[in-house]
Amino acid sequence: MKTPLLTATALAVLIALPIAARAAEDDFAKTHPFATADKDGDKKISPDEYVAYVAPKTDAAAAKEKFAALDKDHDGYLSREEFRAGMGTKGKKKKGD
Ligand SMILES: [Ca+2]
Ligand SMILES: [Ca+2]
Repeated sequence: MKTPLLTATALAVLIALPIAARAAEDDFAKTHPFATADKDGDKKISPDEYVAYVAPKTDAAAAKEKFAALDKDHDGYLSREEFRAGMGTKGKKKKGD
């Protein structure tokens, strides 16, 4: 028994793969946590943006504390690197203070 549908699907996958890969890259730029958090698109995360970004999980006071800890160069904003460092520590246990 022939399975033309399967063949067509396989062909479609082969054709779609490079397109999907490219779409995923675009998607990454758009849905990257940094881009998501950076509401005004100035390539840095302000305290307000950070608080808003973590709001569903973290209350404002805790978010501001975290922001201060992440802002290594103390310029009042999180750079992409600073922000990414924060992503890595998400969900870590709190220190006992
Ligand atoms: Ca911003
Ligand atoms: Ca900074």
